[in-house]
Amino acid sequence: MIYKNLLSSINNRVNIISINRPDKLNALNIETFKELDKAINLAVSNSEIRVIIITGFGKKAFIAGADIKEFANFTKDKGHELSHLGHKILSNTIENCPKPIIAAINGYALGGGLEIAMACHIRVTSSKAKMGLPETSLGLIPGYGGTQRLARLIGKGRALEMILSARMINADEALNYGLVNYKVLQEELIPFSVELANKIILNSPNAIKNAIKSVNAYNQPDSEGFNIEMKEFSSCFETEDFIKGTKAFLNKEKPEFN
Ligand code: DAK
Repeated sequence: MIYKNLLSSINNRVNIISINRPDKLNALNIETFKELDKAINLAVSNSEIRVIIITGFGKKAFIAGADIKEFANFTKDKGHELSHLGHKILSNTIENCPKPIIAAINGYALGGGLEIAMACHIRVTSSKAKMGLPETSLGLIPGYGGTQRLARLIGKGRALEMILSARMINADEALNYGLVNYKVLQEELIPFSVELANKIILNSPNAIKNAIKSVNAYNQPDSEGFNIEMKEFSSCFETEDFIKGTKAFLNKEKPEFN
């Protein structure tokens, strides 16, 4: 399968999918997002594949967020519609994927990029990576489940601090917070992730599928949180702060919120 914005390779039962928009720091436009959805669904239906690794092409970015240029003009309705689509892809395709998905975080994992990494089953980071949910600096809040998944992974206090300050954390902090499972040198990121995949491959695919489903059942009481997030997220669009925040980024300026 040929993709416009992804690279996909299969080697010894491991499918490595790389987001490939390096000149935009692998920012996730809708086309790329839909391709990612398609690539993962294809991996699920391919019996040759047992584990999926998602990474970013190049050394600088995993995914530097959703494509700000694309979403800067969205209305509330469009924001709501796409938030639903995004939630569906992150929950159904990634988090509840019957095959394990490892995020190999090779650089910036910001906004929607970190949200994708958090929906994956396991996260390995390069020591050079930086992670954050900077949406509030754009007059927005995380819209792909980030408010719920971050709090679940690192606790409410740290999640609130990261989201409210829009601060990026480095790989050591991410490891210390429990946001990632492992931190390795950049050049070891893919070999280490493949080694981890190979350990998983030794185990029963059926048991793995059932284990993922069971561990994810722990999320169920929080589904109302996702609904609240979708509502609050879409209400940010068209606001003065959102227009100011996205415009400032696109003009390479710092926004001044009142
Ligand atoms: N979107 C679009 N372009 C981006 C981008 C992004 N998120 N991140 C980087 N780029 C582009 C830059 O504009 C620049 O393009 P050119 O000017 O060269 O054409 C190129 O990538 C290189 O970036 P920089 O020149 O800025 O590189 P630096 O090394 O100086 O800085 C940086 C790296 C990662 C600190 C910086 O690029 C940065 O702050 N990037 C933006 C990070 C960010 O705020 N990401 C968005 C978070 S908000 C939605 C659901 C979810 C979301 C939105 C909508 N719906 C359901 C509707 C999610 C929102 C987010 O993810």
